[in-house]
Amino acid sequence: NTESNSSRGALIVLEGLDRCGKTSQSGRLYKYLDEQGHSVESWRFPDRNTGVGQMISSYLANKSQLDDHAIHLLFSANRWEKRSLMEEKLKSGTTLIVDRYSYSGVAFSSAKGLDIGWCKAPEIGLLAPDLVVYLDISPEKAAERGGYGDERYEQLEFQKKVAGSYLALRDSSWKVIDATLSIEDIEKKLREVVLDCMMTCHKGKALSHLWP
Ligand code: Z5A
Repeated sequence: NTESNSSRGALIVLEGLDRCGKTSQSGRLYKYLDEQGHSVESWRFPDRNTGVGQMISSYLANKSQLDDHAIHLLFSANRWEKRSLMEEKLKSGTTLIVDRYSYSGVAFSSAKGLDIGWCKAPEIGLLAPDLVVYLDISPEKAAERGGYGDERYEQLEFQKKVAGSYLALRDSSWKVIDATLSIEDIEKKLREVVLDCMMTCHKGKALSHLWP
């Protein structure tokens, strides 16, 4: 399930509830690492630019309806269509900062009542992150931030269920950062854990696959 590769990039994943600050922090982290001379890219899932991503986007905007299982598989397919490029980038030494990944897939679908084992199955074989950072905020506090838009999952009651699903998914390897701190304080904490992880990968930590 593993292979060794020296001086590769790190796969960094940011997770959390809607409005927890992932987009803001991804942008700042990208800018910082880029300015430090690291090879780095900022990614996000869903990637709405692919054909599958456009189906997902239309579903999230309530412009189309899909069975809960079907949309779950589309989110997963959207990661699979980027898998080989992801591996290529990491092996060539580029660090990827990824806003949402398989954990979002499992957390959001299991919050709808789908079986967690079923939700995890299509993710098996995707690359495992070297670091998962969870930006921790209560659903109530998140809802106060700039208000929710019109997208399908942007509702307090549903976000409460998602928070519960994330709690069930978290393991001790996740770095949890209080997302109610100032943007600057979060940024500082994030940099520390990310630089530490990048160093480990650079020293030859092997790439591995979900679910470890
Ligand atoms: N989904 C799924 O079901 N299955 C899957 O497999 C995947 C996703 C991958 C689309 O995601 C939906 O797809 C998402 C999960 C589901 N649904 N929900 N909910 P998306 O990526 O398009 O949307 P999002 O991830 O929820 O992004 P977002 O709303 O843009 O939130 P964010 O990126 O976490 O936060 P932000 O834009 O950086 O900040 C939000 C606001 O808070 C903004 O006004 C900031 O200025 C403010 N902010 C940020 N940080 C702070 C701090 N520290 N203090 C105060 N205010 C702050």
